[in-house]
Amino acid sequence: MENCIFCKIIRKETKTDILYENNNILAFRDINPQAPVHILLIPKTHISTLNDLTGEERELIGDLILNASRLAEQEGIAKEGYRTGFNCNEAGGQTVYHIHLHLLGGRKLGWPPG
Ligand code: DGP
Repeated sequence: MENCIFCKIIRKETKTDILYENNNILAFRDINPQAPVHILLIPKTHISTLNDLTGEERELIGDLILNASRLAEQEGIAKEGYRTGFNCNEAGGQTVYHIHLHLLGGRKLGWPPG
């Protein structure tokens, strides 16, 4: 996707702090962190929202979640706890239309989110 900011990150067209990469996914720090640790994990294929999943992406979604837990361990927040989540569309708080899993931690997170 030509103008998608996350596709640009995947193509290495922008300077980004990449923490993990494999053939299918990429993880990097959020530009506007909402917690001491705020990492985004994205698929390398452009999928706009969770509503666009077809059922073919089970392994891909598993890869995102598994690596979120690994990064939580790496960042030292696994034991104290953390939150992961996908926002979907406007009411869900989605602003970048390329699916991404948020990994947040390093502080006590409120519930429910605002
Ligand atoms: P959401 O609101 O769920 O769509 O989250 C989008 C997140 O993406 C938001 O927390 C800020 C982050 N973000 C937007 N543009 C960039 C960027 O260019 N670089 C990085 N690292 N993060 C970005």
